Amino acid sequence: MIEGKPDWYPMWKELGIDIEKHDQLLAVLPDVYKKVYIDSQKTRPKAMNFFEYIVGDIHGIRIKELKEAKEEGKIIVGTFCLFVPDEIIIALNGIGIGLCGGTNFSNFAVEGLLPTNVCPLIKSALGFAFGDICPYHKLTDILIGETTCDGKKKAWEIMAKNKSIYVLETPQCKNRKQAKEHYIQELKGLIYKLEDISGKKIDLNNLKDSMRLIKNKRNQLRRVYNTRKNNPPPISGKDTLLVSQIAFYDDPNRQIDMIGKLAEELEQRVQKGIGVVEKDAKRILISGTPMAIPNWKLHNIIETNGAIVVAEETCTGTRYFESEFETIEGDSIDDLLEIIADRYLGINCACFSPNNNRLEDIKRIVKEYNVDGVIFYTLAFCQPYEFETIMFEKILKEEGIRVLSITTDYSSEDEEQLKTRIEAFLETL
Ligand code: BJ8
Repeated sequence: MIEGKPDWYPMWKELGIDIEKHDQLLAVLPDVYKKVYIDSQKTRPKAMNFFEYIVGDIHGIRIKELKEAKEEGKIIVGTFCLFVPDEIIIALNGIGIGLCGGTNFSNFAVEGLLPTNVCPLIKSALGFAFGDICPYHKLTDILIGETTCDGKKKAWEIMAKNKSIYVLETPQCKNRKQAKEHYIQELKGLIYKLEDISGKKIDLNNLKDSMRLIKNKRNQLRRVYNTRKNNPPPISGKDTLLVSQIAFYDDPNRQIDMIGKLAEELEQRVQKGIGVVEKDAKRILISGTPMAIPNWKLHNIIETNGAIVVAEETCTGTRYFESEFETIEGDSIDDLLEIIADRYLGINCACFSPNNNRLEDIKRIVKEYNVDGVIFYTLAFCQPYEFETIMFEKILKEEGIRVLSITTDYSSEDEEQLKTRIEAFLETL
């Protein structure tokens, strides 16, 4: 964590942050970060310094940048899902910020607003909004929700009491022709809404530019992931997770630069045989629900028990970058929206039925990354992923792939129990 940060209090006060609660929130982060990232890692890539700096000032420098961008006329758009394309937001002079919450600290603010049995990610995201503890949320001009899972769909109705929210209706059965047509219509609705707010018009040039930009960002993440296929991997799972989490809210141009620098260092490490663990350490794939900052619990348990996470089949992992535009050529906005729809509907989220391609993705990743064991990670009360875990676990086991299924939340109460289960699982590999 960084020392000598500027005094951000005037900025936070101006944004309407509850300073007392916010102080409590930020007071927890350095200790957790130190325990997870500093104390237990020795040979971290040097390029991680930048990501450490960014997370160390999580509500500071980036907030200042966003505030300035807003004053210059940009719109800030809060999102909660990969199915809301950054390309469209950026083409319309906007900045997209992923607002999913990864801590139960904010739960105090949603007591009585949400059912008890709601997934921690939804609870956390709403808690940050209603608790006045998230400067990113405060800066948004609009939020974009989606109808992926039941919890989110209903949560947006509650969120609407806090902030203007536009809901993108995402299809549920994506392998039908109508699904793509429907998604494209919904993207047009989103464009219309954002044009109205930003006062800008989408055109071929600005959309192609933003498609190139975001594709480039995904390319850099892909390069980092590719290096993890080596034995030993040149970067830990938790460092990669941090990079991916930051990619949801940092400036895309800077991310291209900094993730690119990290990828370069990792590629050199691979050539020199430098790894973060001993050769032949047990290699784990985590598959399941996304992990928002500061949800580092599972990675930390695995990696402090001698194993290494080599890939995440999650939205803060491979689902973020694997599906890609086949081309960025087109003579009309309709042509480009077709390409965008194909790319986004290539993301295999459990909210779709059926979702067999996710199983194929998992099997492929197991081979590509030379995985010894798969850990299914499901946030409590997330029905789509709970269902798929049960279905996929059986099939993978029949194919001889070692699997452990974990359902958890953001609390640390089950850490000891998880540790015991994971240790026992690692011994079987
Ligand atoms: S594309 S995974 S980001 S929907 S964990 S809120 S599904 S109950 S986050 Fe997701 Fe988009 Fe899919 Fe990715 Fe609901 Fe489950 Fe909670 Fe979830």
